[in-house]
Amino acid sequence: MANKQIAEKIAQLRQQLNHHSYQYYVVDDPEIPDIEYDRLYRELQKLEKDHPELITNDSPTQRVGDQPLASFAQVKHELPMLSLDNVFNEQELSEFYRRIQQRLEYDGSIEFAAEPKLDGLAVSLLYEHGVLVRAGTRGDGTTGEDITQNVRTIHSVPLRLMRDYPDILEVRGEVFMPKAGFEALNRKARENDEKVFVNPRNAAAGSLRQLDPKITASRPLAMYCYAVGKVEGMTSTVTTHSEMLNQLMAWGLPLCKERAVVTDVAGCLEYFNQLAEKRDALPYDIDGIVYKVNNLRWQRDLGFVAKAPRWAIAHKFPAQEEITRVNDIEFQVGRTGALTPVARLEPVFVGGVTVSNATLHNMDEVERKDVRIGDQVIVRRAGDVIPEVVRVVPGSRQGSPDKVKLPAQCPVCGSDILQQEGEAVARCSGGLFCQAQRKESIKHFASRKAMDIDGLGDKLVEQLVDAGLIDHVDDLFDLTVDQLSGLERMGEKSAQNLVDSLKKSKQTTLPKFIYSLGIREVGEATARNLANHFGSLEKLMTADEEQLLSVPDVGPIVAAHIKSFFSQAHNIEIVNKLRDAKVCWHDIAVAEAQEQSLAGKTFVITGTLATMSRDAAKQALLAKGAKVTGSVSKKTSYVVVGENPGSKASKAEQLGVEILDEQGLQKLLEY
Ligand code: I6G
Repeated sequence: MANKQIAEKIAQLRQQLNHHSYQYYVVDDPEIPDIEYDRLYRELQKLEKDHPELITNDSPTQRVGDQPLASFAQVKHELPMLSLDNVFNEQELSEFYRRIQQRLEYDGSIEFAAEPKLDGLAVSLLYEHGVLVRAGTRGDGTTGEDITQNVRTIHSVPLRLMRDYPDILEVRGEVFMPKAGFEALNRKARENDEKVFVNPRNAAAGSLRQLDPKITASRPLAMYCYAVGKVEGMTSTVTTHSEMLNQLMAWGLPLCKERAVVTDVAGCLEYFNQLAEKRDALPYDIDGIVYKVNNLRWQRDLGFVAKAPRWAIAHKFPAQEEITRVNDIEFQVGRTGALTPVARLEPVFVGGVTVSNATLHNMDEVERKDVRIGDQVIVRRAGDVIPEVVRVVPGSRQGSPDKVKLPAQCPVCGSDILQQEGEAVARCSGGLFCQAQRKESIKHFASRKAMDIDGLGDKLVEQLVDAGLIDHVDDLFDLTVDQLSGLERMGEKSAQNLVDSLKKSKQTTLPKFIYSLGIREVGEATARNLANHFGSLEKLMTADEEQLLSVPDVGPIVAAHIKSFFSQAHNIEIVNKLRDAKVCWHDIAVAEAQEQSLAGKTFVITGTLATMSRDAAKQALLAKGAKVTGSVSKKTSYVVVGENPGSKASKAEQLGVEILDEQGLQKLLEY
């Protein structure tokens, strides 16, 4: 190729790669598979290697610099980086609203641009003529640290803007570590006996403050932009904050997909409550909602107070971490006999509820955190997640309390405690002799995703076992209204309701029944795969290891647990008794051809599904021979749309691809 042609080819490849990065990271709608992206990337790398004189700083291959820094230089922000005032409840939010109305001398409705407040680090990016030239931390608001080398490694941050950008653009946002990346990073650290990060925010901060950009590049960071600083060389026509955000996205910058425009205090609260509910399912940590007056002229009129804008406020969720004292440490026995050390705490209000118990997970964690009775600890409660002890408050220990020891015998049934070589979890060896394991297995059996026995909650199971009315799951179906109405706080009507719902629960499905047996490592998705593969309980019960291993998602450990479960006489007896009690389901027809009933069909799943995780849905589709991909094209057979779908749903509509809701998916999976 002549030099001119090579330069053109390089420019074309860069343009293609930038476009596909944008589709992947910003629009969340990839157009090509990763493997094709990698091919284009390698092609560019090769051309640049052969023609180093053509390498430019904004090339997609130039994200990671070679040289570690000796220290961070300082950067002066073009305009100060402000902070936000906070409100913590409806009353304070209403006061903020009233203050704005008074200043504007306006008593009508006010629109706000609302978005989640990510728990990360504020960063400022400077683009000159569309090229990223500098990135800085907030610092004291006027001067921060130059972290350009590190921010360049974040793939969602474009090194070059797209079309019609201003000469100078300073843009602000939050760098954060998605939850999944954080978990993976800590898992690896634990495997290598390295220090783990306390939370995603600390992990993001630690990763950004690396002098060696190669380390930052190995960390799963992301960024969302939320505001502009200095802009030069363009007369803007946008009149609202939300339009300005859309403009940033059109220039190629990543923005939070949850953003919305809301009106009045009521609209703000509705959005706040929606996000609070969704919070645990979001792929990143958030600690509140930010509302900004949407009208940019009003923003200018309102101006600033001290270091915060008058036109914006952060509405914080209740604190998720608090300090309290450990009064005792006990061991709880779970369904599979696993012993969990639990800290009994001085009650503390955290994450919106009073917490008096927090998990310490396992003995490795107790030792790593070195928690002892009497210590002051930080307790974290995130949404519905079980509260956990995060760490001991340094210097808080009084005297020298003993280290916590694993008991040699089960605190419930006295059987030996066994811990397998290399396993963090210790277990009671009592099996169904252990009352704690029996109680937990009954709770599991009754739970919504298993037999879904309405009205049979955890407390009632405890009561029934303690009263000697049931020992095993099959005993549930012999319960009478007379027996039940004799229990404390149980009237005749509630007793009758429970007997009715027990009767109703007998009509179940094969996947739910398999899941309800509580076989170790057999979660909902695996139960569904097993049901789809074998079609009947009898076939599953008699399957050999090789047959089990041919089920998607089943490896040697899961196969061994299944085999072991069905080789124990008491388990077979319970299954038989359940069938005698008329627990029933439709077997699934799995003639060889039907088993692959979705062979040749390609699915895309978008949004949150109510009854299963996206991965479980994917596994179930794979089990039926379907292909599941990440991007919608004309070749896609179905797009499965859950709640809050991404742009894939609209793309499917545009292309005329059939859209399935969750019920539609379930139907397909049944056949
Ligand atoms: O710290 C912040 C987090 C999120 C912000 C912010 C934000 O908007 C979503 N917006 C502004 C204007 C400031 N800090 C100063």
